[in-house]
Amino acid sequence: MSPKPLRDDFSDADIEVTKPKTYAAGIGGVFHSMEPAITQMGLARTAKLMTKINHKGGFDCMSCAWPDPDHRKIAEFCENGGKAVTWEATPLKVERSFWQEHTISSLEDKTEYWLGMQGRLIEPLHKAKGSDRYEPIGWDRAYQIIADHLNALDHPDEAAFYTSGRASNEAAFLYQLLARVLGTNNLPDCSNMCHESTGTAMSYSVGIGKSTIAYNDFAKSDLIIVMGQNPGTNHPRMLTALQEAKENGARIVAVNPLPEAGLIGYKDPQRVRGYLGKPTEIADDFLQIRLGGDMALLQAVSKRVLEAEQRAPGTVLDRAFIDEHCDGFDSFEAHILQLDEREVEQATALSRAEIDALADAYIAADRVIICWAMGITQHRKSVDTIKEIINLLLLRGNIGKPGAGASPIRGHSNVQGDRTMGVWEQMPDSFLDALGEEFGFEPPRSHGLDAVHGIRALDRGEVKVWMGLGGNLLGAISDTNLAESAMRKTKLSVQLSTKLNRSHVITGEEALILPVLGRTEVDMQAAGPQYVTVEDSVCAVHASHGQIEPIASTVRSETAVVAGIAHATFGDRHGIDWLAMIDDYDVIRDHISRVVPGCEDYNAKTRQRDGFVLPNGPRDERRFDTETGKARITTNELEPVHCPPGRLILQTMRSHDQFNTTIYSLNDRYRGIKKGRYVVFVHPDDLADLGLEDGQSVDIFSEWKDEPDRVLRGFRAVAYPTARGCAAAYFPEANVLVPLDSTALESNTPASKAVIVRLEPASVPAGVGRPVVV
Ligand SMILES: Nc1nc2c(c(=O)[nH]1)N[C@H]1C(S)=C(S)[C@@H](COP(=O)(O)OP(=O)(O)OC[C@H]3O[C@@H](n4cnc5c(=O)[nH]c(N)nc54)[C@H](O)[C@@H]3O)O[C@H]1N2
Ligand SMILES: Nc1nc2c(c(=O)[nH]1)N[C@H]1C(S)=C(S)[C@@H](COP(=O)(O)OP(=O)(O)OC[C@H]3O[C@@H](n4cnc5c(=O)[nH]c(N)nc54)[C@H](O)[C@@H]3O)O[C@H]1N2
Ligand SMILES: [Mo]
Repeated sequence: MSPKPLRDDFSDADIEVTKPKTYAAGIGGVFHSMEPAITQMGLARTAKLMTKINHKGGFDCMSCAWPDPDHRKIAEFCENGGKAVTWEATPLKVERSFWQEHTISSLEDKTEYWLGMQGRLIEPLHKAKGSDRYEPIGWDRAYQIIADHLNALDHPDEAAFYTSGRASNEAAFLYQLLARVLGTNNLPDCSNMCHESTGTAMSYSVGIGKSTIAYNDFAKSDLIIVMGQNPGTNHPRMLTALQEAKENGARIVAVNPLPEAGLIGYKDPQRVRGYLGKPTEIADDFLQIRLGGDMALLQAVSKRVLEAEQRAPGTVLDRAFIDEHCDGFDSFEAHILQLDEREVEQATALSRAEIDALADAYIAADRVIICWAMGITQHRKSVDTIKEIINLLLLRGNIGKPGAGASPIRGHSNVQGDRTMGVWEQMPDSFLDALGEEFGFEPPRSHGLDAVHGIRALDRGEVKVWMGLGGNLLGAISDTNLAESAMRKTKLSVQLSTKLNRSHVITGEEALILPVLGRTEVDMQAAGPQYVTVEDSVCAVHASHGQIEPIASTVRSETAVVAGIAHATFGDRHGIDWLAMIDDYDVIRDHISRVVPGCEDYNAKTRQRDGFVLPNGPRDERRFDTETGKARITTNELEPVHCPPGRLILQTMRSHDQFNTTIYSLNDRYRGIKKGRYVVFVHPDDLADLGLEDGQSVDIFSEWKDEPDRVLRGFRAVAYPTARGCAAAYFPEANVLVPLDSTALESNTPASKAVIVRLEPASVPAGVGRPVVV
């Protein structure tokens, strides 16, 4: 069968809703479960790749940032890695005929699914001011257009440089250099919408915004608490690590409003809440928490730990650790002992017995790991919640010893590396000093725009050039309608991309699409085939080598394109030889080795078979690089999510067949959804209370301060065993509902897991295709 693009968009009319699955498929499910649409994209080109994913000498899977074990299996990847690789390695191309057939505005009612299925972008494209078409353009001309715009700015802060977490360390390093040589720290990135809360909280509490464990710690742990994360879908290889930990005797506790397959097995939906009678697939205990209740839960567990110490002094807390390494214990203790248990019950919807049992398990364990992802980071009180995770760990010295630690599980495969390389709007002065010294210029010092502030600045007309190194900001950011109208106000928007998405359809007055190589492809430069480097969730850095022929000879590597833009813009200003960095990435890595802490001898270290692990103070030597030189036990005010009567708290999340804004298929196998995405999951008793029925078409109204309601119409209500008072819908569609100003305190991450909504019987039936967005 020759691969064919899907010619039509989908409607939800054929949606099938069945019972959710009770367990996740293992590696065996990899090929047969890959959806026909994705298989159609050309498994042939992909087959060779499957044996090279995450292998030494192979390439790093771009599906997530889960670390590689030391002993890699033949198939060191998962079903969703398979989908990501097939999606990228498709032989389908967006040919010139496509652009003759389609004006840009005619693509506006296409979904992300349809856009992605059109195939790979293969040549640079230009939309002139006033035109409704993309037309092919040469690379040099494209670079010159960007250079002219950048050089014409009144101030460098009128440019912003967005990054998505798939960019390699080499490309990311050059990209932040481009921004800073221009004179701006406007480096918003996907991390602003993702683990920013983690970075903010952990940097304050323990002096580093990264995981404090190594891969092997999972197997040494006694208790692993997985909070706000759906590994069965988003980090499937983590299930192997959890399984191994369990075989070594670890207890696993899942904290989640949804009984996610792979995390827990539940046979009897009546008994889904709370402790389950018999052992389950992965989790021994499942705490079905209310959305946003984690901070209260963590404080309640800490309170029980402190009370146990009071009953048996000297037996529960790790006093020696606290005295030697921590600040703030006394005020924390005084504060937590006052905790109001009724408030905890309200916030968590958990019983005291459930919380007691978690506290008992925590006290009984010598080595505890707490993992978390978006269910924790995308709330108003996320930063304080993560500080409470750290507090709980510190009480019993669970940081900086084998089998214990804090483990944020990252999203994009190199999102952590991009930050290490300087893609951040607030890099510390020490980094900027080193960068300036290496390249002979004075980097700007004032902080730049993050993603949310970037949209605000676009909306005010303050950003004249918006560039995206990968990603799909308009699909990913909150408040879609506002974000799209903001983007239209910029003068030039530029996307370095592999495939089409919403951010190519909604543009500035003038726009460029620059097609780039994916990680699967051979990157040939003057000095020969080049490798790039990436960093995983546990700070391990290694090389990734492209394997297959590039999709077209006209496509360039991200590194080459960024350096090409810089060369066109600056010439040899500051004496930086951008072209030499394209010819041989060793030149970039030499610069990295002199600028980025922990990356000394970067070329040599990344050529080692296993790469190397970046230094990590808390993990390696219980060193905490905070202002006080100690880990901070912090005191934080509880502020549960306020949900007025008759409203629900809605979370926006991923289906099993998507990668962020990339939709592989319309199915969400584990949750029992087929051929549709316009659904809202609600507890059956809540549906009944609201006078709604399972399967009914509803309008979803999002309420935010005194702003007019944001609305999605014609969604199908699905009765689902989520926590009471909570609802769930898929991102990116539901981004329309997330108010731009509804963000986490301190980190400014959109509160995508806490949207206050009202459901009403729909004015349009479900299944009319693209929902009406008001
Ligand atoms: N296949 C695939 N893999 C991916 C991605 C993908 O889209 N597809 N995305 C990548 C990226 S960038 C990221 S950041 C990660 C995301 O990985 P996840 O964080 O697992 O992604 P989400 O789908 O947002 O799921 C959030 C989970 O947290 C739960 N949750 C929501 N709110 C709360 C809460 O208040 N408390 C608790 N305890 N739980 C809550 C939800 O029920 C859900 O299980 O995955 C990465 N890997
Ligand atoms: N409501 C809601 N919103 C969310 C979230 C949520 O849970 N709920 N999650 C947030 C999170 S955690 C994240 S990380 C962001 C994601 O935000 P982004 O990282 O901006 O979005 P992606 O969907 O990962 O980007 C996909 C696009 O990247 C391009 N691409 C893919 N591979 C490559 C490559 O190798 N190189 C280049 N140059 N381009 C490539 C393709 O064109 C593809 O269309 O979304 C956030 N938005
Ligand atoms: Mo993410």
